[in-house]
Amino acid sequence: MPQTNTLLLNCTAATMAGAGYGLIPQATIACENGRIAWIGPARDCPRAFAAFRPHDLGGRLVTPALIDCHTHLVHGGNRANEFEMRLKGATYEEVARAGGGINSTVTATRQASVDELVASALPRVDAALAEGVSVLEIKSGYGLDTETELNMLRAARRIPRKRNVVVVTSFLGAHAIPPDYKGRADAYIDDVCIPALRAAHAEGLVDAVDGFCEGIAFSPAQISRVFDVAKELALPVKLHAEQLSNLHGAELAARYGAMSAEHLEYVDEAGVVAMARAGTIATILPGAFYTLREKQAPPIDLFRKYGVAMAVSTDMNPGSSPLSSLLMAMNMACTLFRMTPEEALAGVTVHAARALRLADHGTLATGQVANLAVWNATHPAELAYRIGFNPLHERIIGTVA
Ligand code: DI6
Ligand code: FE
Repeated sequence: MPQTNTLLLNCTAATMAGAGYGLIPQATIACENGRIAWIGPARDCPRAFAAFRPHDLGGRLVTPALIDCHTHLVHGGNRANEFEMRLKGATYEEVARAGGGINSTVTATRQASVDELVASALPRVDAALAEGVSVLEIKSGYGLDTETELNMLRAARRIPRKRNVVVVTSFLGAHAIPPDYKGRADAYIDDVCIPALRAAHAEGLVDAVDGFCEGIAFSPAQISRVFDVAKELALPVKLHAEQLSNLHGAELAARYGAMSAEHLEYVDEAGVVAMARAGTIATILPGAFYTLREKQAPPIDLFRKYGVAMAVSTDMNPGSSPLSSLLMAMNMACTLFRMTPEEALAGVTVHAARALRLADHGTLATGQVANLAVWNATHPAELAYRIGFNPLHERIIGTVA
């Protein structure tokens, strides 16, 4: 039996519970059977925990382990050539319409076996874990046929057998129109997307249903038909909305009680109000904005005004956001979008957990899962502040290894 009861001593805890960072200086944290049994100032620690194995954190900062709530990290191949094309003047949409973009990753992903998908994903998983990540959301969406959509999700489900990480899956069959359905998006939804969703769900591969609502992808009416099936299967929904234009995807997402709407550069006030009413989280993805050299930032002030909680994520994918660093995403959210370091940290902890409906993750409090990140830092603002520097000291997943 591994020792599961640990007493973490001598740290500053940013609990992310309650208002702001929820800082506890000189904190003690008791971890029992993978959960936090007690957290508070050292001087108040009940004697009952004195028998736990002590682990001195040397005065370091402790936060909830980080959560990357929007990734496409399982995929075949890469698109460095399109990076070059775009830098020579082509736009993301032009590359996509010329048969590149998402569809070029589809070709590479269809050629890969589940084992190959897992093997190529693991270095990206490891990069995330090295920055203190304990939960990864992973989408399908580069198969666009039933077999490959299922293979992507099977690969995602296998990752926790290889690494100590929680994986939450999203079915993203409505990601792009494959070449054989060009001009027949509705037929693709009926013939492929919905049957693939049903098959993936029957195999227990789907935790949520996602879509790409955009001029180069699917209309709100098409996404609605997929979401109706999600509803029938009692699966929660989320949506790539308003990334490149405003199709009112955020309102559509809110109508279905979506967990989150993502990107949102072009969302308007009515969309934000609808999200606020539905409790839909805004997932901010600065990596795609940066990579595509977009000009319009998401309306952070409107999210603040209407109390829409903001998650921050990498959107780790081979095209629009080849970003695996969640710390870098936090920095970009601050520098590009003027989020505060506190909002950025909430975005990768408490609000990312809410965006995945993982109520017992993302904060440090009694009863929560004892997944923590220990940093060579003294104040949590340091996490978003440095660029290309990884201050992680250790990841504690349930107990000290
Ligand atoms: N929006 C994105 O940012 C990714 N998918 C999506 O719907 C892009 C995926 C890619 O370019 O491969
Ligand atoms: Fe995405």
